Amino acid sequence: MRELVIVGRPNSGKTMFALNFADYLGSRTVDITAKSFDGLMTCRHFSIEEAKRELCAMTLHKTRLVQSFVLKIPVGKTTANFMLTDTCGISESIHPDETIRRGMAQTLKILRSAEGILHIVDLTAIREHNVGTEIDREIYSYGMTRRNYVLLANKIDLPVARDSVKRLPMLFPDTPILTISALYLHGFREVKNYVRHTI
Ligand SMILES: Nc1nc2c(ncn2[C@@H]2O[C@H](COP(=O)(O)OP(=O)(O)O)[C@@H](O)[C@H]2O)c(=O)[nH]1
Ligand SMILES: [Mg+2]
Repeated sequence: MRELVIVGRPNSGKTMFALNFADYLGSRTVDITAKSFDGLMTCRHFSIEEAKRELCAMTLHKTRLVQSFVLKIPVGKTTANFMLTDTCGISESIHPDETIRRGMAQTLKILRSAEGILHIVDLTAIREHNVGTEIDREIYSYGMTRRNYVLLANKIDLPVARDSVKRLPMLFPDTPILTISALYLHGFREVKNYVRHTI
């Protein structure tokens, strides 16, 4: 089964996107398998709403482990299964908390092995003179070396995002950019089309 990995800086909306995309594709529940850095696997069954309440947060680094679930997507007259993997956010600095450092290392490993990369950029984190985009530019550079890489520009529902979105083609010139709101499921049709062609 093909695996698509969601990466981005902490708080960019990776977990919100993963769960609302599952909802958009018609899943009412998800079986989330979490894998710790030492290989321990745990599985939990959630309704989408429960998972959002428990796993999405304003606090940074709510997701410390790699968490995957299987989704179905219509392809022609049949459906295809794929695995969507949500990861621990990665940032420029070396984090003081060891669990988070290990989570980031785990993210980098999965980035290499997954068939497709969905890179979520938080439009509200891009500041004047493109400050706040360093780690995103690193992820982008890596993504450019890979076949299936797309940038999802998130939080377009917020007014401050409008300016940042105009600057994206200059910052990330060689990738397809899909503008989304993970919270309100905007732009999900385009993401679905992209995923369908990738898996
Ligand atoms: N306004 C707005 N908020 C969002 C959006 N996506 C995520 N958020 C919020 O951003 C915060 C971080 O989201 P989360 O999915 O936990 O980020 P993660 O660390 O990348 O997994 C939460 O408070 C979400 O409600 C969006 O599209 N619009
Ligand atoms: Mg998360």
